Order: sequence, then C-alpha cells, then structure tokens
Amino acid sequence: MCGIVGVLGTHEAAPLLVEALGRLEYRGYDSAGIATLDEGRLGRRRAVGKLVNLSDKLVHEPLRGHSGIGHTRWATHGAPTEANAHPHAGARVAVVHNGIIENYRELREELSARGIGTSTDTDTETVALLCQLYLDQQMPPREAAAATIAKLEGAYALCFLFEDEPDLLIAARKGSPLAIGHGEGEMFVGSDAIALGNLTDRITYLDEGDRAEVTRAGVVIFDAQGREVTRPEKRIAQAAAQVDKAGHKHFMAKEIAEQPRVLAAALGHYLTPEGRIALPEPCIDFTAIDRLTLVACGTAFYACNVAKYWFEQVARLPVEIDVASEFRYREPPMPARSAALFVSQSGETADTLAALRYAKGQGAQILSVVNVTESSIARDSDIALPILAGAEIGVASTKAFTCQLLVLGALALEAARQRGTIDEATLAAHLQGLRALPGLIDQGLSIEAECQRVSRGLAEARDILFLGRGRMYPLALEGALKLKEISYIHAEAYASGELKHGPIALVDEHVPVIVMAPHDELFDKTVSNMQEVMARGGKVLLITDTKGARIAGDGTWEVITLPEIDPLWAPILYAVPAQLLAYHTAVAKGTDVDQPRNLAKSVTVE
Ligand code: HGA
Repeated sequence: MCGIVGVLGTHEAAPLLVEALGRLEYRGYDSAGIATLDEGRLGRRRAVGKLVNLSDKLVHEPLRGHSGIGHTRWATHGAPTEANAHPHAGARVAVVHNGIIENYRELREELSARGIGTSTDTDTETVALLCQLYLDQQMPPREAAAATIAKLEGAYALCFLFEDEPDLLIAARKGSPLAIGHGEGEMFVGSDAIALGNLTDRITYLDEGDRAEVTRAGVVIFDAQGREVTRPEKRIAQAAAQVDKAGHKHFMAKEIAEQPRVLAAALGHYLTPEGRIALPEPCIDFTAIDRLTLVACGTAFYACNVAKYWFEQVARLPVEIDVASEFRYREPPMPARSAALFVSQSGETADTLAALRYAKGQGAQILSVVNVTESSIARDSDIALPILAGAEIGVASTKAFTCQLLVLGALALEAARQRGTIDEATLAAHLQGLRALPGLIDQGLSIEAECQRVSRGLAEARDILFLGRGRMYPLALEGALKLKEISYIHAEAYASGELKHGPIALVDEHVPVIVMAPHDELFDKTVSNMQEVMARGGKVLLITDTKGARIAGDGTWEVITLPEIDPLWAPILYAVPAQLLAYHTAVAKGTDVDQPRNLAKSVTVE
C-alpha cells in the first residue's frame, strides 16, 4: 500500500526521498510525489505511474532543500491522477498519508462552510486544508498538527512538513504503521524499516495513537492521551539488507528459489537438532482449548485452510476459519476454551489486525504467525510465531506462504502431541517428513523448465480451473489466486468433488483444468473427477508424483511430476508448481510480475 518517507537531512533531500520511495515500490502504488523546503518555501512534484516518471520530472524541474516528505500512493479515494497524488498541501503545510480518513466528508463540509474549497477527490486533502486553517488561526505548526490529528477518524499514518520550518516533521499513526529513523544529525520517517534501509538501521516504531515531533536533534513522542512517552530504539538488521534480485529477473523468481534455504532456517528454529518440536515458551496449552479459530486474508487465508486439515485430522482439534474482513464484523461468539490464531506476512494487514482485536476483546488467547516480528499483529498477540522468511518483496506471496505452512504444520503436530492424538512413531515420521522438506522443495524446483513450457499454453487461455481434494483443495485455491494476481487470467478453484455440481458446465477444450493430486488416500477420487473432465473434452494438466503419473497420466494434456512426499506435507511442496506456473504464465504474457496492477503488498486499509 502507500509508502511514506520523511527526511530531515544534511544533504539534498529529493534524491534520498526518491531512493527511499524506490525501496517501497514493492508495496504497490499508482502515483508518487515529494515535497521539500527550498530556503523555507514549499515545493511539490508529483507524477502518475511508476517512480521513474517522478524522477524524470525532477530532472526538468528539480526540488532543492534538505528537508522533505515523499509518498507512493495506492489510491483508495479518487483516481490515480497527478492532482490526487500526495503530498497534499495548503499554503504553508504539506502532508503525506497512508490509510483512509473516514470522516472526510464532514471535514469537507466544515471547510466549505468557512469558504475553503477542495481541489482533489481524496480524503487526504482535507487533512492538509484543516491544518492550514489552524495555521491561519495563528496556531504554531506543532499545535496545528495536533489539533488536526485530533479531528481525524479512520486509519492513518501521516507526515507533515511546514513552510519556514526546515527542522520539523510531525508524524502520527493510528491503524497504519510508521517508524522513525535515527541518523547522525539527521532524522527520518518511514512507513516501514525497509524504506529507511539506506539511511539508517536505528528505528523507533510508533505505537497506536502516537504523535511524534521530529527534529534533527531527535524525536519527542506523545501517546494517544497526549502524554510524553519513550518508545524503544532498535537496530533492525533486515532494514540494512540489500533489496536486490540477486541475479533473478524478478523478486518473485528470487523468492521462489529461496524457499529451500528459508524453510531450512525456519526448521532450525522450530525443531531441535534431535528433531523434536521447539516452540517458544510459554507456549499454548492445546489441552485447555476445545476450538481454534484461524483468521487471515488472501494467501495467508489459504495457509489457514491447509492448517485446518492438519489441526482437525492430526490433533483432533475443531477449527473454525474465516477471512478477516468477514470475521471482524460477524460478531462470532468465542467460547471460553478457545484460542484464535491470525496469519499475516506483514503483520499489518488492517482487517486481520481488527479481527485480532475483536477476538482479544472476547477474551480469547491470541496467537499469530507473522513474517515481520515488529509488526502490530505480533505486538498485539500473546504468542507471536515468526516464519523467518526474510523480506518478501514480490507482491504475490511465495516463500512467506510455504514458511507459514511450515510453522502451522509444526504447531499442529505440537497440538497433536499435547492432546495425545498421535503415537510416538507417527509423530517421529511426520517430523522426519518436515525435515525432508527443504531437500524435496529443492528437487521440486527442477520442474521449472517444464512449468515454463506448459505456461506458454496457459498464457493463451481466458479461463483456467484448478481442482484439488482434501488438503490439496486450499492449494488449488492458492494456485488460482496466484495466477489471477500476476497474469490477469481468470482462474477459479474448486474442490474436485464439487465440479459436477455446477462448474463442469465451463469445461471445454479452451479451458485448461489444473489438477493437483499427489498419490494420497484421496487420489482415486480426484482421478475420477479428472476423468469426468476429460470425458467432456477438457484439457487436463495433472500435477502429481511418480506413482500418480504412472497410474493416471494417460489422456491428460500435460503431467508435471514432483518427488514423493509424506502426504501430510504435500501442500507445502505443491505450492512450488502453483508458483512457477503463475510466474511463467505472467512472464509469457509480459505483465508486471512484481508489481501487478491494482495490487498492494501490505494491505493496511480495510
Ligand atoms: N486514502 C488515501 C491514501 C490511500 C492509502 O493509504 N493507500 O494505501 C488516498 O486515496 O490518497
């Protein structure tokens, strides 16, 4: 989603702002802009589309000055035009904003009653105009910003820059993350630590409701009640990490290839060298709960769908599951003996965070599975389990998905152990299966050339169906989502058994049907459904293992063969062809793989 950056530097700010915005490109955006103070005067440059358009503009119309703010916008209110791009400004203040100001209509009316008109379609402009109104009423900048923030409803991360105030930025957060960066005689603001990676690794995260007055001498923070507070300064290793593609054409390709390594790192964290499960202490007591609620959005939701099978089949623990945007408003009762688990790569997903807060309000024990351990979701949880995937830059999640599955799998085994629903030998075998995963995924990656070849055919299709049964049904859902996200081909997933209840009407020779079926206990059932497709002229791509290929390969359009694996963990391995097919289809179609249209990486608005 939107990226925010602020600089109080000792050199020209514009190049630093543009570079930092470049580090935020991965979040997805449709326009960009910066404002600086040149000898105390506010100047703004904004451009629609990629950051390069803004850079080009700056070549012809440079902005000078050592203080500035910048923004990459993912439009929520108003089309992605130059007028709607941030920073928004009044005569003496400029503002960048991430989030949604929900009472912007009322604010507009208030401004209009005073003869102040708006000139954009955004909610954000009202923030700049309101602050300007307070400045016009002779409030000093710090007070004008505080008074403005007090009037806002909704979610925001904000950064204000004032004319004639080259040593001041005001930053505030409610519902959207914001970080302060500490330099040597310089200070920074960023919507995440990655934005500031080239500027500093010393970061202070603002808490919910905080307002920060930033000067080159440091930062003074006030909490939601206006009390001065101290927030810890941390060294963030990840921020310094080079955000580069390591020789790959796209971040997505790099992140797919990284999976054996990051899964091995996660295994090292969650299993002892002797192969026992090692969860952080104190861990959840699975014998004290009768139900587990799993909540997430998008790909993380499909990881939860897989985990439901694991918790129910292996640990005999009833699981309720929902997408966060529905869960948060559904007012579900949460029985006393229950826990709720939230999965989010960024740990900032707005709907998931709101769902977590609802469950917490109901008294449930809160667990989370996140990649960013400093995130709001991690901090609001009783137990936060890191997936240790490293920075994921591609908008389409890949390594975070498989790492989420690995952590959820280890947790399900732990639940089974505690609840006595698994015997020693079976537990040891499944643990062995988990340990084998990095090697198997490494082998699995060798199907890339085949996936690339098959994808040339898929790229011609207008619609594609994915089928899976049991634990593979969520993988079919994930495969369809991945393909839609980056290739823009319409794809749907169905539980194989559901096909004949409607969607089979779609099947003809133009609709490829991708069947995900390892040779497991449900293989024969899935193969029957596959035969039903082929009997109607359907063109089947079967993804299976050697045994499955031998039995059911005849008559299919294509077969992709993966190594054999403990069927329990097959969803983790079968994520690889789902990712590779989506990736190569998108490449064949020439779409923007890492920053697909309309999508954002960390969805911080609801
Ligand atoms: N509502 C603002 C900012 C949008 C946003 O935060 N996206 O992530 C706008 O539409 O400009």
